[in-house]
Amino acid sequence: MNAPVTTNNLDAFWMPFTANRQFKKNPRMFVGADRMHYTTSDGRQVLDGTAGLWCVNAGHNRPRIVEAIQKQAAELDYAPAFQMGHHKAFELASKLVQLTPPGLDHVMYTNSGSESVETALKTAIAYHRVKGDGSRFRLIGRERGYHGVNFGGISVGGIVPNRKMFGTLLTGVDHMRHTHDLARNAFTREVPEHGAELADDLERIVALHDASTIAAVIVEPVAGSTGVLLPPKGYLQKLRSICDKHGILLIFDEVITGFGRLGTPFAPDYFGVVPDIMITAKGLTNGVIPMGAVFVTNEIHDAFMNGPEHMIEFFHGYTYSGNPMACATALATLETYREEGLLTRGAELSSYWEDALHSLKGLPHVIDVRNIGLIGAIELEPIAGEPTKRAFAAFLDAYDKGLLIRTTGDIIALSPPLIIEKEEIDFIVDKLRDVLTSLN
Ligand code: PXG
Ligand code: PLP
Repeated sequence: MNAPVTTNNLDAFWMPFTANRQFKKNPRMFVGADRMHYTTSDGRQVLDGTAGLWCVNAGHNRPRIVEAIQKQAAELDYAPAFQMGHHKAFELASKLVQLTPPGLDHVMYTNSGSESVETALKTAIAYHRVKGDGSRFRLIGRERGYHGVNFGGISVGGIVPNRKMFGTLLTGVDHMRHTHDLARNAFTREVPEHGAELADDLERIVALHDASTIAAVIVEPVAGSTGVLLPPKGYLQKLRSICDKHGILLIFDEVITGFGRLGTPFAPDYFGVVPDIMITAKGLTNGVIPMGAVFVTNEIHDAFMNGPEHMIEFFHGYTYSGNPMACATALATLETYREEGLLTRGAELSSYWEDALHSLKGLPHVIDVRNIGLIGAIELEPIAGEPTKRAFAAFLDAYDKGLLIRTTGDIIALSPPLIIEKEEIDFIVDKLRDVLTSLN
């Protein structure tokens, strides 16, 4: 049956990762946004406790970004991505590789985190092949990992509802265990003490399949979407050294951790561990225009630069790879980050943030509080037999009280714009205290 087409008909849009029927009975609509706040369709201000979906790192309606988009649209709206170029794509790449750890000096553009993941996985497999090591095809992910929603990403990912509906997925994939261990690490501040030994799962997988079949390991340095799981002390170092020992590429999925979220530009700056491939999106353009970027080592890039010069070296790319509007947005975003010191601002605020969040310990149902940089999570005891219900009720109540949070399972995740001020941190925590105190 066709629904009538009217401007306020909510039926046609099948919303992503949304309880569609619940939403459409009582829609939550934004009509504007400025810096730390959204304006709702009923005229209320809602503080953005999640930077959109972990992406609006510089806050909303930033003048440089708005101007850059307006100017670019009138100057060069689109240029073909294949066999043609435009200046901003090269300018952006040069600026980006100055921000990334030394050695990660080449970048491919995409339009999202999910596409960045597919790009990284394909690059890893193809790299071994161009080096004459085509038997390395296996990809190793981790339980509870989130790597977007495309087939490669859900195959290496480890979030059950994101995988179970979709058949056989990619073959040749195996998973390490996740690192979440409340029994040993509850209420830890920043990196937890226990669990580095979980990296030895990679040795077991190598023993099972043989290293000669394994192309790459992909992990989020800090797992975000699954509910903020931090890497135990020494864990990432251990993964790095096992990868090195066996010639396996290490891929960091930094779609959330990239661009200042940890209080450093990227996760290697925080953890001192540098991957072979680094996946980004979200904060690259402040979430304003879709864009992702995948950084690879010189060694990986150079391995492809063989054969006749007129030949395409890598048969991969998107219609919108390096789209001029996206590049202009990213350049203006980087400029905003630089001017305001936002890529390291999280480090200045993180101890205030940490103390504020941990003051919620002891409230009803709170079984863990954890934090790193400007990320926070509050894990709630699920209602018996009704997982996710308690946290979702908190989400709805917080929204009514003027605060946008994210929930996943029974975990509340927080990731405010990096321009947040201390009073706004207080606002978040005060509202959460209200919400948690009155929660069933
Ligand atoms: N990798 C990681 C680590 C991510 O966090 C993706 C890949 C996919 O990016 P795209 O742009 O295709 O969505 C992500 C995205 C949440 C939430 O609330 C997290 C994401 C997306 C939407 C919501 O935790 N992460
Ligand atoms: N499907 C069809 C029929 C196409 O022609 C193309 C691109 O030309 C695609 C999918 C891929 O689109 P994109 O390059 O935007 O990812």
